[in-house]
Amino acid sequence: TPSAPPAPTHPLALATVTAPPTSVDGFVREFLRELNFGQGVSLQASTVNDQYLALARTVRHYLMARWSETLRRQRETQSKGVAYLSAEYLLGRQLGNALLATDLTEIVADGLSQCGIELADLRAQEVEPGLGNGGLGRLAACFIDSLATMSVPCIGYGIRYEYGIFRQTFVEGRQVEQPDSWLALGAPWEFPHPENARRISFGGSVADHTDDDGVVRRRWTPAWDVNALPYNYMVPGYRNGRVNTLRLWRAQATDAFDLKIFNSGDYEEAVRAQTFAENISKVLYPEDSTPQGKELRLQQQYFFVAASIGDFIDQQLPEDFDLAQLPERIIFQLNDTHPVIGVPELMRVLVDEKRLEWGAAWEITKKCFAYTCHTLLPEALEVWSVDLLGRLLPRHLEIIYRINEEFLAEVRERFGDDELRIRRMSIIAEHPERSVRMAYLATVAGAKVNGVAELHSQLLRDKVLPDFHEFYPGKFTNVTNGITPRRFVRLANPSLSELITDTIGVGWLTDLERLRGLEPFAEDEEFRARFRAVKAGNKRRLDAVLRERDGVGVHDDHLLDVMVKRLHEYKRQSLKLLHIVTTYDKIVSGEVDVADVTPRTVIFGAKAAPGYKMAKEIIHLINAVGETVNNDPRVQDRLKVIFPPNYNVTLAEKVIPAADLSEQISLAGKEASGTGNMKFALNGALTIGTDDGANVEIRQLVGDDNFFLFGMLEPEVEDLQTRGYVPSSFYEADADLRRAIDLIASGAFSGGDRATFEPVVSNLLYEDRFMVLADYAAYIEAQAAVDAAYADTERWTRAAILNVARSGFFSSDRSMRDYIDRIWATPPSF
Ligand code: GPW
Repeated sequence: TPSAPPAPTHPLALATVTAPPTSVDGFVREFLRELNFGQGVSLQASTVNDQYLALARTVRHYLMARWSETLRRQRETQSKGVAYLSAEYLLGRQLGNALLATDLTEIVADGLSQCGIELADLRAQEVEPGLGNGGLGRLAACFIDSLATMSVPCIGYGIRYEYGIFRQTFVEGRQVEQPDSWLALGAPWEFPHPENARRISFGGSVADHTDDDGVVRRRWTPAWDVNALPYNYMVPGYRNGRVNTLRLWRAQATDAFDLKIFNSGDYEEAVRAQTFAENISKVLYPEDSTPQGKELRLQQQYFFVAASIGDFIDQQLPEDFDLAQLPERIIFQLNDTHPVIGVPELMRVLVDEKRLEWGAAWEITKKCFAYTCHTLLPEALEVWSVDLLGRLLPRHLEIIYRINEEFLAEVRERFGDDELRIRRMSIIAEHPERSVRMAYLATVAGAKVNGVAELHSQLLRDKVLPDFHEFYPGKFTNVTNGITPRRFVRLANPSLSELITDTIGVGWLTDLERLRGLEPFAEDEEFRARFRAVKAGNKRRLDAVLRERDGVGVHDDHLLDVMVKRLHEYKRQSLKLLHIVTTYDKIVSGEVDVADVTPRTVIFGAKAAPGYKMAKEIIHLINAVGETVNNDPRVQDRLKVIFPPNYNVTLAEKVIPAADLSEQISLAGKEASGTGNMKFALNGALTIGTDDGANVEIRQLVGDDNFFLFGMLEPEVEDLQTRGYVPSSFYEADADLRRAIDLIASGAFSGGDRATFEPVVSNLLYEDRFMVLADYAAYIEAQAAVDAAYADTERWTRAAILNVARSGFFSSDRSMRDYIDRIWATPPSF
């Protein structure tokens, strides 16, 4: 046995890390040291990227003391925490947030300027980690920010994709995807720990085996494995001395893997095997809400979940920990079904590795997971074919079968041999192919199941999982989504933040309901003028950003009308487009005098999944309409359509604070929550929206007078569906709608070619799954109400202020409080 290392005696060896600077000089010294010794360049010879990397490393040093203190306390107290399991984290840029959390922005800006450097230029150099598709991934990022800020112990677990969400470009108006090499210029925020790699196995077979204790157990003999390397990221709380951890896993070939082949002398094959293993964390699947059932995706899911659960049990718990106490120590929160394979994995670890009885293991497992559902669309509910799952994870399939058998036995006990019910509730679907319904598995195993907005949770209970609600009353709950005000108000909208602090004092950023204090100021003319000045300033800032980025600008005297979100038919970008085409048609036909048209700039931002044909056609059509409208002299610049490519968190932070009008126009009952809707309201945009997702709650809070509601309600949608929806009847009955669609069909936006947009036109006329035509008339009418309201500047400003004042509920801090109260029961640790 090796002798113990000598204990440190040098006084400096006992201190952990450097304290944050208290002076500009202190910062400059640290920054130059990083530049000189970290980057190996002099200030004079350094590039902007050198400077950015040096600054990022300097700032992260200042978080280090808090991080090790957080870890030390957690080890000491062993208080209950959250392990957030998510395949996506859409973090956005890190530098600004780290400076905000440490309150170093001013010192750093001063120090840099004394070095002849603008902080803004270095911030602009950062490439955002786009490790998510849209709302679901951004929600995870907001949640871990809030948990750190509220001092709740949390580890975020996920995948360190080498390529994040693709970079979108347009070629002749059509989307073209480019790989997102976000790591190419350096990754200053991550801490790799290859020494803590974990081995993750796949494939092979299962057989009975008599163990050394004489008990026969199932034994899995895998066919291949990979290493999971952890990369740690700091998650700083806002000025509270806490730094939580986000741990993302990277796949790497195991020695054993290539050695076997290497020994056989096939060097080429060995290298190929390496590549194969590393594919697992190579790229983020770019489908949002439409899983493709690809084997590599299941590999990714198991890879990160197995690594995370193993890491938690082996690395985060004391050695003598009694696993029966696991539910008192951790809750694994499942961000949609992507990590649900963690349920059989925990069972496998407890039963096969830790040798617990099945029943005891199941009692533990049932208390350790909770499941959040983020959709209602049937095509978004993940299923894995038994064939694929059994090939990749044979032991897990067995475990799932047993969980299902015991669950169905309970159902039978309660309801008798109601075979229809049994078939409906089985975790295993038989048609069209034998497969595992991951949402059902999560519901059976989860201590709680939640939807993400009131309406969504209600529909989830009553329409998607009614049998389960009947069987497990009390399991279902709601937690309405939220957004972090640190990033989406304070960082994105500094001038509004300053106005708020000037008016109601500090404290609102961590207690967002205090924004209520702004309500009386809606009646204050001087305050309204200042509020308008903030909006105008944000429009000018956006104008500058877009000019530099894409060479197009926004007029600051236009109503800025914004629809930014993933391109999906249910979100109905095509409805927004029909409004634009109708306005254009009325101008060019002379039906309205162009001088009477409210000047508007419409901004779209949207990525389409690369394989989603119709979504890509709609992108093409938006660009084509923009091209025509923007260049038609008859429009006299009173209607502009701009579509900056590659909408991401960085662009959101510029666009949202400038917006006047927020488009939230999904078909009622289809958008689980939406979170962009909350960001706009908190930045003083008014919403035009359907009664869907969290729009419902936004409208209830801000008031009907300050929200443009339109369209069918969810029960009306259901009704029309059952009666039989015939989109063409709406086309026939509405002259404006007919003209808009005919104009598109005529080739007016495609150089006279009628074929180009025929697929979009016939889809609307003959299919229209999301009832765009049925809501068209109501939408046009609501947009007319928008124009009228905007004409009354003081009234509009009043409404915008009330949107800010009454939206404090949508802080993700409140969402976290709700998770703690309704699901987690985790006490704040300090
Ligand atoms: F289909 N959401 C998303 F439910 O961004 F899994 N990606 C997804 O794959 C899914 C949902 C999934 C979104 C919802 O569409 C949106 O309404 C919600 O606000 C957001 O998740 C966060 O809950």
